[in-house]
Amino acid sequence: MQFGRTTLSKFVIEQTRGQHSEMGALLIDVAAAVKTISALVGKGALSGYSGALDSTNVQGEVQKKLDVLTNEALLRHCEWGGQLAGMASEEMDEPYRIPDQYPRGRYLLIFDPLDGSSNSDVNVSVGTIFSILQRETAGDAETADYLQPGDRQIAAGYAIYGPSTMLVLTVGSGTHGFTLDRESGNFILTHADIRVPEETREFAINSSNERFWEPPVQRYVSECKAGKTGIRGVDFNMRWIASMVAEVHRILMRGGIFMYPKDSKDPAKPGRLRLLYEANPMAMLIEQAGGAASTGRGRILGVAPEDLHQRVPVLLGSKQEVERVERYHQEYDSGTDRPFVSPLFAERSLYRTENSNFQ
Ligand code: AFP
Repeated sequence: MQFGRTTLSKFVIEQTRGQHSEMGALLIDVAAAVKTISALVGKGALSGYSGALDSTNVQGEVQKKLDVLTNEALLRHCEWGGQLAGMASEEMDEPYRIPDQYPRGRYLLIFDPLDGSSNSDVNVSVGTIFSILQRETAGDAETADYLQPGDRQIAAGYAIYGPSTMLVLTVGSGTHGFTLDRESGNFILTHADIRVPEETREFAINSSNERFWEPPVQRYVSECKAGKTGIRGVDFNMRWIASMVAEVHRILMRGGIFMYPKDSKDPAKPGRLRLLYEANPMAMLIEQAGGAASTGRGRILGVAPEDLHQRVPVLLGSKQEVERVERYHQEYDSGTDRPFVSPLFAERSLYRTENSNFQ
């Protein structure tokens, strides 16, 4: 039994006592939704909810039945408590208005209810990502209330539905991990004050997009792949799970760098990941754990959102590697990396490819 161990409820009440005690109650409702989703996802094909719907979300992505069901779980668990001015989600074009029968608060809950959902049908870890902002007063939130830089987040977290279900969160005082004890139904504090190692030899990126990346990313990944034979002088390992929650969790546990950079695959989309409910919460968790989170040209948490579903390039993880990739972007933008991509060496360039659309 887990007698005496710190439960999520105890941790949250202690950490949010005073100014944000109402938010503590909201986090406990989010945890209840996570338990519901964990049970649903854990049934796999037995749930009867595998497969896709014939609907698409605002991203134009085909919605899975589980995308819609997990979205509903978060709405139902969190709408009634009186802490919220509204909710926004990857699965809803517009923000959700709290039903008239419930009181309103000043907090805004923004989430990706099932991140990595394309993995759910092949039994690979998926997750839920959430971010909490606040507005000046309690009441019905407008869309503009959600468009705050990530530095304004009051709390952020994710659930990972893997061999065990974990909830990893920050309320601005470090990043902490809780493991679901299915016997008691409690989340138990198992990873207090997680720290991301500053150095790493492991990178995560979808290499099938290599010809669409900007040269600084091509340069960095090429050096990692060259390993001992190249300027890095050491070999690197690569991972790609195609589930951001699983990648970020691995990085919090053992270090690494995760990259979903800007690419020319679809110029209308500067990267795949969404700012408000993927990049910002993960960036807060990583920075609170001593890591770095960048667009390649600046901190993710400093980006001023213009749209609810805005996308952003994401490079995050071990500080030394993120800073190196940022430096390569600076050298590229200032032209000081040109020996690597000058016309003189174009035919032998390590970084220019026949499909590269970047000058
Ligand atoms: P889905 O939620 O549509 O599966 O997308 C997951 C995700 O947003 C993120 O979790 C992954 O890191 C990334 O997309 C994977 O993208 P690729 O499929 O292009 O590798």
